[in-house]
Amino acid sequence: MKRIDLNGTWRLTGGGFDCRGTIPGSVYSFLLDAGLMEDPFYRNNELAALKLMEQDYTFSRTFDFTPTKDKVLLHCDGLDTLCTITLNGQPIASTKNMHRSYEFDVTAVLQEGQNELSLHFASPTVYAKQKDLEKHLLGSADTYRGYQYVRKAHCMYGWDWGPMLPDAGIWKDIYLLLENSARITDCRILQRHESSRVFVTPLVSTSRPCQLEVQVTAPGGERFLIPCNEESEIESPQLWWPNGLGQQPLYTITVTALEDSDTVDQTTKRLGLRTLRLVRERDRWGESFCHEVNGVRFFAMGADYIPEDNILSRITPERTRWLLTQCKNCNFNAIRAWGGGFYPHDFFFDICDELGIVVFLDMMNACCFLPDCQDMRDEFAAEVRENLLRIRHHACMGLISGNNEVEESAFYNIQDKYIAQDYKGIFENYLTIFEDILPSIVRDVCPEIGYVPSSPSTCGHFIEPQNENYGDSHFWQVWHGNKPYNEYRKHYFRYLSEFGFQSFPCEKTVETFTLPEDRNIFSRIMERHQRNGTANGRILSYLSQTFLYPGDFGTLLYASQLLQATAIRYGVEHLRRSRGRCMGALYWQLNDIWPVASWSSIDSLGRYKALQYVAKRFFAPVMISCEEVGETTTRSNVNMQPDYFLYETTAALSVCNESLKEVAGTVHWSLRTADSSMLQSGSARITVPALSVVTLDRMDFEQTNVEKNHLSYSFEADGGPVSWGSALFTAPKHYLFEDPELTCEVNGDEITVHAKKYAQFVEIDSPDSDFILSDNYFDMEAGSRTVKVLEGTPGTIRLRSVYDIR
Ligand code: BMA
Repeated sequence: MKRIDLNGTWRLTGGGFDCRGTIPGSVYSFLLDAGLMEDPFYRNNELAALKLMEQDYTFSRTFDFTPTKDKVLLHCDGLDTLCTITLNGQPIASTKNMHRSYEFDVTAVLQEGQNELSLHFASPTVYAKQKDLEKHLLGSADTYRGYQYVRKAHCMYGWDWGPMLPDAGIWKDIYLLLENSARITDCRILQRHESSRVFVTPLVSTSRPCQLEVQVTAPGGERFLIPCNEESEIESPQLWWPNGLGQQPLYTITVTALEDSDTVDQTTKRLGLRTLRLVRERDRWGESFCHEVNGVRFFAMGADYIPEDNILSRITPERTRWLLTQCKNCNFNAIRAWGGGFYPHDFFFDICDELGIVVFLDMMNACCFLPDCQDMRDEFAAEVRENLLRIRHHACMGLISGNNEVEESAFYNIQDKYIAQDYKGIFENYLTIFEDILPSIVRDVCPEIGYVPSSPSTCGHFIEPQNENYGDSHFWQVWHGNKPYNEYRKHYFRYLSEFGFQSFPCEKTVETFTLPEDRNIFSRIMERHQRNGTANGRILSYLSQTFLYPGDFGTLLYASQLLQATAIRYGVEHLRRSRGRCMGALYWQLNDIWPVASWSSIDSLGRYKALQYVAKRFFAPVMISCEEVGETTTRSNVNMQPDYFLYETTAALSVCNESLKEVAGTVHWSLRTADSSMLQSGSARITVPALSVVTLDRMDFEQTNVEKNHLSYSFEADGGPVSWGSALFTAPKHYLFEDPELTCEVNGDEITVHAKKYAQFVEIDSPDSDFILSDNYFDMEAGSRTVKVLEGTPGTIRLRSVYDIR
């Protein structure tokens, strides 16, 4: 097989433009690079960018070719989306699915010398609008209507965190393949684990009979050959583990097709030796839902991932590696790739293999019903099959879900008689696709990977998809349902794959898309960068329950991030304490597609919000947490009749151990005043077995003064603190913080913060530099704390804490 690359410089025409740019690329990437459009992320520019997509565009290029006797295939890895291909003026094909790759025989159309290839993309908005007028289908209200009809990443049409920027273009490689020899058409590598022995079988198919050679390169570099289509034992196998449970050794399998001793085709797959399955077993609460790796059931810790940019060519391996490395550094062992984007690139899975991040992968359909027609079923089935074939060998592949929240949506909509009638065919179509076609593809392509029809789902068939005792759950009563944080504690999900809380990005990020006059959260520009209805008001509502009213815009943004971090921490700590019954906590959402107020913990410019640092602590394998009961958990406002609404001030400390080793250490606690003076203290020696939780007896602080006293706690092992925190018995707004007079000094790659009094959520930030620290947004008693600079160089340092929210 000879490959002739057709990436590189192409011409774009359409919408009155005529410019050159680079493929893989798109209308927006070409126009931006040529300086012909404004940055669509800045202020209101999205509107003009959206308008551009009402036009059709053509990408074209010429290339020289010398015909041979070979068959020539035009191979397109990704065309986004409504595309008509012409070669030398002759129509080759029309495509309509960005999630598939295509190959066309162009032998007869190629000519000697110069050839002209042109790809015409029809407007994605005109098409969607027209289909929507024919029949409007239920779907997300935050998107461009009719998006269900186009097999294009749903979120390109807008989402409740994303702009409407339905770009078009050649988003993956394009090339010619000269087929003059045998070709590897399929390569599947089976693993069989038998006590500590591992056997692999490479199953290879080729386009015509040829000689095949399979070479294994072990993680240490040793190479050996194994036979094809036969089982071989791997000597001294090194097992692959998720982050936090062990190493990620990878074996490289290279399959070479030979004809007359010449290499004619080759494919390489990296393999992690492990078993990884989804365990669903009846138990006293309902049914378990948990990943099991090499026989070990582990608690999944991580977040939901969405596309990293609206301009797809800006999503590079380096950028994705950086993001996923933050996940690893913050103790994630799992990630869910959400179904409203695109099937992630190969490099995404490669990096997850290397970092030990288990992937829960949705197929690409979110919050909407697919039209009931054979053509759509065929497109969806074809893309699922192709993508599962592409990724099935990855060690990180933990679970496949048919879609995001479509079953749940059907469950609620079916209650409406009119909709139930009108959508009968659509609901049946849903069952055909997700409970018939997709399971049969999974059985055929990758039966070893767990499959659920939807996330969330109980057992399919629209039966209570939200039942928290079965399957995975999405819980939105905190945030969308306006319930207070402690609502999380009332639930014991089996695996919570979505729960979230919004915040604003930091001031530096807000400055990249606003003018000074926009910097008020209710300005038009800030509202255009807030896609979840009236959510800015919701942030204020939670703020009113938690902090004093912030005096300026920057402090409001900071306070919003603390609200978010507090909410998600409340949820995760509770779920980890419920280990065994609950076996997963993936919060919504890891990243952003553009600069916006959203549920993300890392903003679109790669800046950590408070939540990302707090996640590093609440996902730490060994983690202490406190279940406090106080004013905020037992009464809802300060004006309730005092003698009737007496509330307790108690606390129970737990240490969770998500590692494979038992930990022995000491829990220390102290009841302190705002100036850090100690009122009461105690300690307890404990041993926490591997993969378990130890909870100490609840302590009663006998109605301690909630405005003046707080609890500090830590878990120490091997001579040092492993995990620590503090808890209030009232809302921070009602705690009488004293000025901690924060100061700091920078010594090489260390920053030491000094506090004179107790401080909550100490933020180390800089208006003129970006950096990532080993810890940030932490609570501290009077004294000093040193953190390390992990990335970047600190410039001017600014410190603040909850005391400054006033
Ligand atoms: C979920 C997701 C997304 C959405 C998020 C926040 O349910 O699946 O579709 O962005 O909630 O509303």
